[in-house]
Amino acid sequence: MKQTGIIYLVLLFLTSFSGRAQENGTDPSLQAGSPKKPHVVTCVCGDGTQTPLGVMTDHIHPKGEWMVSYTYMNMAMKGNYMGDTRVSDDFIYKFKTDLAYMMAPETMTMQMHMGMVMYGLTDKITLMVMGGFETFSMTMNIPPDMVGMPHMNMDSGSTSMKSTSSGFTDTKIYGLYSFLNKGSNRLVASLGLNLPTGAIRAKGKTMLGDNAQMPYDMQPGTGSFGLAPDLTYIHQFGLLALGADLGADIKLNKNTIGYKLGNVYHITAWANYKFLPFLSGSVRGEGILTGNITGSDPELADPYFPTSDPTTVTENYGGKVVNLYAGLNFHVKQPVLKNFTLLVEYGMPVYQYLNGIQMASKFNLILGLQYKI
Ligand SMILES: [Cu+2]
Repeated sequence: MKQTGIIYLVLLFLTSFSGRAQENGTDPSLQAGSPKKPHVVTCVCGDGTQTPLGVMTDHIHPKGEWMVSYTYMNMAMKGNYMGDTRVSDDFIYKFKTDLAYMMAPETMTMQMHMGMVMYGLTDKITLMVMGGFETFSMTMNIPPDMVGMPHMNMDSGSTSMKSTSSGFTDTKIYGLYSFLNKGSNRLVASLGLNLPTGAIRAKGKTMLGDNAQMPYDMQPGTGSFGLAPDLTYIHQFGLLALGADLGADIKLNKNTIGYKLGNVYHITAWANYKFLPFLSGSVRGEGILTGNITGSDPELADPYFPTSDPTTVTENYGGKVVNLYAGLNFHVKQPVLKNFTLLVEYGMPVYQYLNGIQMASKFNLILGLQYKI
């Protein structure tokens, strides 16, 4: 319901401005359907960007230019997968005689508010800093015959339990370098440094108590220093932009609790078409490979835990996901408004192979507002 509301608001915002921009027809070269004048994008400053919101390492800024942005992300998960197969709660309760889980995750949402600042250090090098605040919410089921069991911190008579946690995320500092910006080709290489500023001791409700250490997937931070190299290439064919991005998120050390989250490798490619002077739309495919957790959190290794809650077991982390996104970028070339770009992207998984037993990803909604100074 909440998502529907957000999408409705975005559409309302888009349609309320569309009439005005069309009347003025600011830049004829940007008009859709004018094949005689191939539109060459010379600006690398993110002005009316044709890059989908989910790709953040695609551009640099001219020397001395600032950009700030706010991004809201809502990821939802529902039900469970073992490998690439959906499994039922009953399966999770019974699937191994020596490791029969007493709980089955039902739904989970992750909401993130992220702030980002970019600054053009030189005409070729841009610095970028990002950080945010994350909120997690998860519901779990137990079999009806377990209701009232000792050691189970459930509301009396209930077969489900809801937990929440929240905290600041890690901070990422990027250096972006423009290797190529000639005619219709753009190549940006970047290197991010992950600083472990995020919470890794977020507390919440678990079967062990109301203020207990939350599992790995409910912690906003990684606790590890990390490196995030990235390479983004964009080619412009008139009103059509084609892009690809390849990158990784490498964790360098075990955190102070004693574990290290898996490295993440991602590849994505997109096509964006400017079908109106103020609006472009994109489709994007994305593959993400997440490695296993090394080490473990001793608090989660409590003897009751690994045989009860799948999210406390490190084998139940990592996997492969392929997502498909649709996005809109909205930018009006008018006084005041021209400094802003509004972006939205909505994605769903088309394939997932998840290690062990894990919650299946359902959708991902990203909303962003960028402001250039
Ligand atoms: Cu920027």
